[in-house]
Formats: sequence, structure tokens, C-alpha cells
Amino acid sequence: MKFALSLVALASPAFAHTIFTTLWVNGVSQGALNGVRYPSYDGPVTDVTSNSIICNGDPNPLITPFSKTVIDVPAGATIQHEWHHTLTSQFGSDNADPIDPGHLGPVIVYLAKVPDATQTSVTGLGWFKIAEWGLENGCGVWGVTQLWNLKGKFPAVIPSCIPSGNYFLRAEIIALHPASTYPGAQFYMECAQINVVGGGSVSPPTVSFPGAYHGSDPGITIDIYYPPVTNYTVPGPAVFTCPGSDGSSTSSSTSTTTSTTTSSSTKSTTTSTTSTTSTTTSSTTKSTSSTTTSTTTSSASGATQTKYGQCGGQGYTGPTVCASGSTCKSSSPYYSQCL
Ligand SMILES: [Cu+2]
Repeated sequence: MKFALSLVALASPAFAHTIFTTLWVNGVSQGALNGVRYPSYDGPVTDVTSNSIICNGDPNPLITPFSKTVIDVPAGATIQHEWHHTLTSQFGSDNADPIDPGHLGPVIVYLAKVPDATQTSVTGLGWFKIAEWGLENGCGVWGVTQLWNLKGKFPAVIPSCIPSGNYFLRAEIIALHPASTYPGAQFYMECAQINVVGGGSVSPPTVSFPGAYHGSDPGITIDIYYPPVTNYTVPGPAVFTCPGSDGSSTSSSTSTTTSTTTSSSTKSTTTSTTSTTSTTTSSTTKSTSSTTTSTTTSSASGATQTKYGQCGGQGYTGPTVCASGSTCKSSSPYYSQCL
């Protein structure tokens, strides 16, 4: 089994990598390659001790001079980081866009406070994690698969309590298909230049890059094919949440699904005369009352969210009712999704 799956991995496109190209703020694109530091080549970083693990770089040449744009982002805003296979790929016309679907692994977002988001240097900063999607327990969906479901645009919420000012937003995908030995795991990341406005006064605990990741981390050196992964530990620190907003108070998402099998009857009648058997089976299954209730502080009523769309989470104001065939499931205090 392991051998067969490894062949599948080897057969996937050798250079089907990915780049975070575009930041969205509260549903509005900030422009392709605007306010983002990106390389000319979409390759991975594999050395977690190199400075390229911070905001990409050697062996992938970063395009300079960097964008002069610093993107204003309200504290509490929902951002989306949009990924593409190459700088020119588009979802739907490139079967490895936003990324080769075999590049399974987590999707992660960090922030680092910085004096000036247009400064060249990215070293010596303190980073904190604001979002992660590893392998969701229960549904077994990798972050990368989820990225596909979302057509390359992954959401995160800027914590409302962090101080206003300039930050680097580091969006990251770790592809684990070659991660059974180290170096192997492929780290893809770009940094966006943002300015948080209307923030608070809580300074999150931070980690360093390089430093936060080690080749021995169970989420970095791992065979994702065998034995089957049931629990995946995303590398780096825990996701920071503002004090008092653990998700249970400001945003509660409950999902209630009731499937009732009201009548299941099997009737077998066998009539034997000489050597003839006649069997009649009648099976009736009736599923009723599939109810999804999602409560958010402010929500649009009447609208229905499509399958795989967002249906809840802190700060979310869109539709909370899922299209038939899907139910609203909470994956974090920040994100619930129609699955
Ligand atoms: Cu690749």
C-alpha cells in the first residue's frame, strides 16, 4: 500500500508548487501581487533553519524592490489569502491551481509586528499564529484540500485585541507528500505588508523564525501515507486568541443534525417448490429533520451558503444557513463551514 501510494506521489507534477499572491480584506481583493513579497519561482523552502523560512527567498529569488503598498486591515477583519500555482495560473484552467492537490498538508497564518511594513529586513521579529487548518478531526480534510474547496482563497480573522500598526502577514502551506524524512516537507510562504487599524492593547506571546520549527517536529517529519494519519500536530505555537474570546462567548456555532430512520423493514419470502427460490426485499429509509443552527452576533438572514462556503465564526456576517446536503460545522472560533 505504501509503495503504491508513493508511486502516485512521484507521478504528480514535479514542479506543481504554489505562491500566495493576493490578500483580500473583508471580501475585497487588494490586487494581485499588491502589498505582497513574492518570488519569481514558485518553489518550496525545505530548510527550517534558514532565513528563507521567514518570508521566502533563496533558492527562490524574491522580486525586488518590494511593493510599496501597505494594506490597511481593520482589527477583527476577515482576510483571505489567495494562492496560485504560478504567478499567472488561474483556478479552473490549470489543474494544479491553486496547488497540486497531492501536496497535502496544513495551511497556517502568522503575524509579526514591525516598525515599518515596507522595511526590507524580516529577521529578528516576534511571530504569533492567528489561524491554522491541519487535518481536521472528524472529517479528515487536510488544509490543502480545504484550500481547493475554497478555490484557493483561505480565510483568517485578524484578532481584534492586537495593537494597531504595521505587521507582516505570513501565509504558509506545508506540503507533506515528501515529508517522511527531513529535509523533505515543502514550505511555501509569502509575506503581505499590512497596517492594522482600530486595534487593542494585547501583545500576543511570540516565536522566532527561524526557530519555531524543527526538523524533528511531528508535524514536519511525518509519513502521511502509512500508517494513516488520524491526529496531526500543526507545527509552531498554538493559535492566539484574544482574552475572553475563546469562541464560546462571542460566537457560538452549534450544529444539530437529526437523521431519523422511521421505517426499515425487510421482508423475505421464500417459496420452495422444486429448486426455485424467490426472495422479496422491501426496504424503506426515510430521513427527516436535518436542522442546522448557527448563531453569530450579526448575520444575514434569508441567504443560503453554498457547500464549502463559510457559515459562521467570529466577525463573520454572511449567510449562516447551508445549502441542502451540507451542514454548518465549526472548525475554530473563527471559521465554520458548510460541509
Ligand atoms: Cu510542489
